Amino acid sequence: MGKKSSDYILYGHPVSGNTYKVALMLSLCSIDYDFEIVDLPAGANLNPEFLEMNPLGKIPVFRHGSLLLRQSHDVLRYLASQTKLFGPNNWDEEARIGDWIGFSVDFLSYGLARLRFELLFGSGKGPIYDYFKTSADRGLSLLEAHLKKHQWLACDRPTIADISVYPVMTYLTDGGYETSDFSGISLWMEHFQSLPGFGIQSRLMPTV
Ligand SMILES: N[C@@H](CCC(=O)N[C@@H](CS)C(=O)NCC(=O)O)C(=O)O
Repeated sequence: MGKKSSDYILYGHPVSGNTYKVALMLSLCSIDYDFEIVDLPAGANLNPEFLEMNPLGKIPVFRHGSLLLRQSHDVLRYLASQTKLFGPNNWDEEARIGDWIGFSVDFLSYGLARLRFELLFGSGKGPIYDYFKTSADRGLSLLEAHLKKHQWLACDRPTIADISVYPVMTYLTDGGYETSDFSGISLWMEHFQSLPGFGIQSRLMPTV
């Protein structure tokens, strides 16, 4: 692992949506970070050195000084609390943000993100794709209905709820959907992309 220049180190992989969530938050908060690639296709997430940081063998892992965080959503919450940006102002907001973070896991990690994985890196269309499509369809329809009525997910401003959901929405086409079928989601994505500090996945997590 190379020389570090920043207090913040993000260990992940350029094609990982969960890593992108953290990279986006850092960028939107104007925080410099070092990006260390964990070679997922080569199984580097299961090397002893990596397992010492995260026994679950999953990316991302985030280091700030002596603090290690092993869950993307913990990093979003941690940085929101450190910077006072994109976080909740009270418990009602906390709960609404939590609902969307739960949505992101329940309907996206086990929905659209799995469809994209099957089409790009897995077995293509087939029983696994069909299994996760039911959940993806349900999640997309919930999200589209919400965004037809609201500009942002949890509050009347962008929060870590939006930062958690946005990365997976960039996989709509790769997951087998047409963006034009989701006008609410598309408009919200445009608003999101105009936030200062926004960057696309390949810019925030370069391969070299
Ligand atoms: N709950 C974790 C999920 C992390 C996760 O699923 N990461 C994937 C890449 S996006 C991974 O490491 N997969 C490798 C494996 O399961 O072996 C988080 O949100 O950070």
